[in-house]
This record gives sequence, C-alpha cells and structure tokens, in this order.
Amino acid sequence: AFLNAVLNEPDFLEGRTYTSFVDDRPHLTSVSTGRDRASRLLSLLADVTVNRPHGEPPPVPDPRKKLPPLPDGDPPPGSRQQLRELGPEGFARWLRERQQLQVTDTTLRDAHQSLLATRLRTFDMLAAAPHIARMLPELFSAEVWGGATFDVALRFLHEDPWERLERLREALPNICLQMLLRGRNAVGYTGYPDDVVRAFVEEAHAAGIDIFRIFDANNDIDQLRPAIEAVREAGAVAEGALCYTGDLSDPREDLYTLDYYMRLAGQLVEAGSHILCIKDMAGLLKAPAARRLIGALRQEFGLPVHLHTHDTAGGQLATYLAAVEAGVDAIDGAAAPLSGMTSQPNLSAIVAATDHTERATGLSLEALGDLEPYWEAVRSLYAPFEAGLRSPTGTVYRHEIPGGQLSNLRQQALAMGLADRFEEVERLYARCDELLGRIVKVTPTSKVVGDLALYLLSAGIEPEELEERPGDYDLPDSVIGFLRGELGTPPGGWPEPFRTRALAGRVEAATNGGISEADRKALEGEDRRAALNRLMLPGPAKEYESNRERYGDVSVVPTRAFLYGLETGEELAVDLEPGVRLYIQLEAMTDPDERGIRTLMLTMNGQPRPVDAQDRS
Ligand code: 3PY
Ligand code: ZN
Repeated sequence: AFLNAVLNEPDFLEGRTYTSFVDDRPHLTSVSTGRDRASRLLSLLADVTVNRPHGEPPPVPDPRKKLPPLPDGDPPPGSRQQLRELGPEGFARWLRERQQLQVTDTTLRDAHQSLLATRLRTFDMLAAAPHIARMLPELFSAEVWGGATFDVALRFLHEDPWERLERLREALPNICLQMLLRGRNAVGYTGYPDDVVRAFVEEAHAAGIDIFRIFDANNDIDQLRPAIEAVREAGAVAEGALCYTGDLSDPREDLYTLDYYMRLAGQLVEAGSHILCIKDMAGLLKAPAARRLIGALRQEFGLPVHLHTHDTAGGQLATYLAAVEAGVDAIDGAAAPLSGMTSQPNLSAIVAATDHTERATGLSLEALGDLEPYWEAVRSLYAPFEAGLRSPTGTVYRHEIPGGQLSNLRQQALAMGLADRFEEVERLYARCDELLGRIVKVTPTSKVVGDLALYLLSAGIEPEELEERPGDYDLPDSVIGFLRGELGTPPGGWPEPFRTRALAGRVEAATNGGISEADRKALEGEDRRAALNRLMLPGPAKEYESNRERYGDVSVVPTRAFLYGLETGEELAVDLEPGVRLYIQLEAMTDPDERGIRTLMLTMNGQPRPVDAQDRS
C-alpha cells in the first residue's frame, strides 16, 4: 500500500524524485521507506548488469513457465496436522507403526547444497512450494533449512534465512518442515554456548521448523545432548542422527562396527531422541550394511528409523530397497533434476520402486513428473554453481568425501588452479583422514580434512613429511583447532604422536568461554534473530546487514536478473510484496566515464530512472 502511494505521487509519476522526496512527505515515512526499496533494488540490478559476476545468462526459459497449473483449493491435511494432533511422542509412534514408507523431500536443502553450492534462492523455492503442498501432500517432511543454507543465504544471497523459513512455512502449511542442526555447532562451524543453541532452536521452531535432525561430526553424545534437550523443550521433534562412516560389513573394520553404531544409538535414545536417523553423508552405506544396521536398530529400540544418504557412487537405491526390507520407516529423496550423484536419490525412482507393494509411499509419480520441468529449468539457471561432476564416482568408497563437500572441494580446487589434479586432492584427502585418526567426516570435521589436503597439495608437501614433522608447517587454523579438541574428541581417539608433535610450541588460542552479559541481553531482546546471526556467523551476518542496508530485500528479484542482470529491452516484473509490482526495463547503458561509472537508462513502471553503477572490470 505504501509503495503504491509513492508510485502514485505526482512528482514520482513524472520522474521528479530527489533525495528529500520522502522526507518532504512525512505521511509516507510513517509506514516504511518504500521509495527507497525500489531504488535500492535498481542499484543492485544496475550493479549486476554492469559487472555480470556470473557471466552471460544461460539460454533457459523462466522456470515459472514450466510449472503445472496450481491445483484448486487449500492444501490437503498432511504430516503437520498429524504432528499437531499427536505431539512429538505420538507422532514418532505413528511413524514407527505406519506400513507406508515415509519420504522426506530434500530438494530445498541438501539437494542444492550438494549440487549447486547451496545457492538455491528463496524466490525459486517459493514459486514451487504451493505446488508441493498440493501435489505431494503425502510427504513425511520437506527438509528446507539448516546445514550450509543459513550461512550461504547471509553470505552470498543477501537473504534473511529466517524470512525464508517463515515464507516457506506459510506456503507449506500441511507438511512438516525439517532442518539439519549440527549439534553444538548449530548452523556454523564451531561449538556455541548452550544458551545460543537453545535460543536458536526456540527461534527456529517458532519460525516453522517441526523436525530437527541433529548430528555431531564426531558422533560425540556430549555435543549432541544440549541440542536434543533444547528441541524437546521447544516442543519439537528431535531426530538424533548417527553419522555413518566406513563399512560395517567389512570384517577388517575395527572402529565403525555394528557395535559402535548400536552403542551410539543407545546414547541418542537415552538423550531423548524421538526418531533415530542414519546420516550417510558420503553415500557409503551399502545394501548389506543397511539391512543389518536397520534391522538391529529397529529390533533393539522402539524408535522409528529415518535413513539419509547421498548417491555419489550410484548404488543407493539398492541400499534403500534393502533398508525398506529391513523395515526402515522413512527415507530421503530429491526431485529428479536435483537428485543423484552427490545429492539424494531420485524421489521418482523411490516411488516407482515401491509402488504396488505394501510399503508404497502414497506419493504420485505423476505429480513428481509434472514438477520435473520446473526443477530442470531452475537447475539450468544456476549453471555457474555446478561442480562439474558428470557421473557417479566409485572412488568415494576410498576417500569418503561427503556429498556436499565433494562438489564444494571441486570448486575450491578450481579456484586454486588445481582443478586438473582433483584425483590428487582425493588421494590426499584419504591420507589426511588416516593421519588425523580415521575420523567421521562431516561438517565441520570434513572441512578440516579438506583444508589439510588442499594445503599439502598447494604447498607440495608429502603426507609422510607432514607426519614426521607436523610442527614445521604452517597448518590451516581448522586443523590446529581440531587437534586442540575444539570440535570434540574423535571416535578412534587422538592420532599420536602426530597430535602432540603438531601442537608443540604453538600459541594457545583464546578459549571461547561462554557468552557475555551483553550477548545474553541481545538474545533476550527484540532482535533475537539478528543477535543469533551475529553470534553464530559474525562475518556473514555483517555482510548480510550491509547488503540489506544497501539493496533491501533482494529475495523478491527473479533469479535470472539477480544472477545475470538485465538485458536491453527486456521487461522485468518484481513483486515487492503481494499487490505491489514493479516493471523494470533497461533502455540503454553508457560507456564508463573516467571514474569507471556507467549510467543505465532504466525505466520503472514506465518512468525514466537513470542509475549509475561502477564498472569494476
Ligand atoms: C551439513 O552439515 O551442512 C551437512 O549437510 C552435513 O552432511
Ligand atoms: Zn546430506
């Protein structure tokens, strides 16, 4: 309403806008700074158009044109209504007793984290969400938040992750929303004080999360317990995860054995988990191991079992079928165009493989197929973030790199000029894992191994040299922090004498001793979300705040324009809010002046709006 009021002001309509435009009209500022919103978005679009940070736009149609018609009416009731009716305990029992195989759709979180460097924007999620609510109401849950999405939203997308969650909540009122929580590391990379974790969980639940999948990168129950308790206190569902590594079927395995996982599961149950999750982040769980592990977990504990995997080597549908035979209660999949390889198995293949059996999912293969063109077009738009992986890879059984990291590491290697030596990165990753004690590799411990491998490769150091004299090298901070125990204790204990040698003589970092009084106040204050962002991810939070200040809410800009800018003559429609639409067009652009400034001749709702932008090329 405010923006319309501004747009209808005579001066504005005639293009006579000036700095004091809003100041001169106090009746407008009493609502918000709407004129500002439009001009801030124009300056973003001008900047991207001039500098094209991601190159030329790929030749793909607007994904929204590929969506099927939205089915009439409200979304039918689904898992969310079940949860509301039964409460977390009853809901877990319901899950355990159901014969129908339950399915989590990871498209909006893990799939793009594992294939597109976590870059999927709220805009493209919201366009599909009403369809998902109406076409796939049988879903057990949609994983939409947590993991790296929080960091990436702030750091690279200039989006508020909390707003994303609230909007998704509204668009998906019938399906449980699920997030990935890294135990005490929450959605960051180091342990936070319990107060921070508790405040984060409360706030995430209030914003819309129903089910929290909680893991720790060392499978350390002490790191998991505070988060599990916080989730229970908030009244949400705690899905305690055991991170799977190695191969429990291998008779030579002496660390990550069936006994090891059963002990860990016992701790997760005792800590209060409602659901047990097997988190197979690298896709190492083979069919025979799945059969044994799931059979044993379901026999020993009364809890439902949820299986998560990545299809890096291509064999995980077989694992799922073995898991289904062993009685698994829920599994994870992604929309076909964002599935496979480092992502989750294809939802359609899961549905097809179980249809017309007693464990049929109830999901419609037809509906999944109808949504595929949309996701295919979306993926094409994000082409600059593809990791270049063209096929499944069997070497994952050697290096055990988690799906999300494998794509990321390829991008990092590319940026360091090591792209054509990726097999060496893989070899060194496996060696570094051995050096560090055969650890569980998942965020943030996987980053430790990856950082060390890239360091060795770029500095030309052989692992044997490092093993002998680790004190001689300027090791990455993450490696030192890990060896100091900042991420907890690894399941196999510390690698000695390597650890002692590596730490000898290094100056201790200041320890993070809880939370200051000022921070505690901030967590109890009005802007708790901003305080949480700042406490967990100070750099990205700052980045986000300065971008928000500069450009406003950029999540409303269609992705093509956000990533690639405007094309001359093409009209872009931006819905600032329901009922407030801007039509933006680029008429022409000047050459850069002596300071490198270009002027873009833009029109907004038909009115000329010249905007300057710095050409940084
Ligand atoms: C994350 O922590 O982001 C993960 O996806 C781990 O698998
Ligand atoms: Zn995953």
